[in-house]
Amino acid sequence: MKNSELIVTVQEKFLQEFDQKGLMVFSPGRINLIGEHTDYNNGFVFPAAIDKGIALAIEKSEQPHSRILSLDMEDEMLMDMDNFAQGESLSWKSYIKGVVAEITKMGHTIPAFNCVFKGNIPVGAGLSSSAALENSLGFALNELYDLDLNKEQLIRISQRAEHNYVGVQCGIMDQFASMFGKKDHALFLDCKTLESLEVPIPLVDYEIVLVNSNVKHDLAESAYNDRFQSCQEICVKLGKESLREATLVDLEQIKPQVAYQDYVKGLFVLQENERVLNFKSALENNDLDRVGELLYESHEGLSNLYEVSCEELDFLVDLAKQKPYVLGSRMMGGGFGGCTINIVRKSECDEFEYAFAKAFKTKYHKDCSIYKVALSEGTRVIA
Ligand code: GAF
Repeated sequence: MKNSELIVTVQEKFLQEFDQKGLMVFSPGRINLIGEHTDYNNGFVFPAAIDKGIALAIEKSEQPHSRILSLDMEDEMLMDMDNFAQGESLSWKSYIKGVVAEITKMGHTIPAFNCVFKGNIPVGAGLSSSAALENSLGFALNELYDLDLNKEQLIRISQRAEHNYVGVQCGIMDQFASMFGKKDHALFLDCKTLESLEVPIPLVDYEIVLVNSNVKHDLAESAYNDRFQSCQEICVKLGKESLREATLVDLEQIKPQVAYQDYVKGLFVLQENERVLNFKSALENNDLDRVGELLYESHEGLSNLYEVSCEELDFLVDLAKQKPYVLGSRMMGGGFGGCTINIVRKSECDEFEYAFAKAFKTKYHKDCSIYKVALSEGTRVIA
């Protein structure tokens, strides 16, 4: 569904349910060019907001409860504004409760509201539909109730909602990209300081194309938290606040004292941080071959050292290596399924689509999904 249709659908449903027009907010999903699993290690990342996201309509309510409708889930929730206890199972409701609870913890009172939302980000594809949902709600509540929270506070609220209500120890990349995205730019972000640079992405003859394996492994969240834990343990051994402060020499010194599996996780993070810096230089020098190589190297590390890839993603990246019209490819996001990101020569995008769809189907007897993405603005009010 196009963004314009999405927005109209949400507006109309809100009008139909609540007899008034709601304040409309759009919050995008994100891609990440390079810098995976570095954000929660205070490292560097290179994400961008995309032209798919969540449209959310909201207004104040006179009722004692908030009423929130998810059009995608065909589900709704009545929320008691004094009780944000986690329900028995995780669902879209955890993100909503989490955001409201985290704002409340900061000393703000959120009176009841009515809300309708719907998205066009493929769920489970690693394109951060969850960050878009968190950001859209936080941003909308801030507008609605004049809370005077800045965007940096809003993304921290989204992140804490994820930690405390969803149970994923995520970094700040997804929320940052979804909030601060800029059209035709990617964001070179230092996750330690939150300083960022909007970098134009002049790929000229190339397109960014995602291939969604449509795979999502059940244990993805717990495996993600395990990686977070491994990195924490190395930091304790190193006596450092984060892996950002560590060097390869430091890591070699503690190698005998840590499990080999933890050591290689640390090694990956240090190498990936370096790759992000090299990627930025390669872009600045218009060295597209190096840009492509770095993507392949990132995938290699994610698959072999960090162990967050899966068979289908490795297959897609191996296939890309055989195609001269693909500059580079790697798995993207947390891993264990989701998408690969590919930089593909424009003139051969049709050929790419045909070849990848066919090869994937032949190998796995199921379809992958292929989409081009445009780099877009971050979270915003829609007039
Ligand atoms: C997920 C997380 F939410 C991000 O914070 C980041 O760690 C990413 O995985 C891996 O780079 O999207």
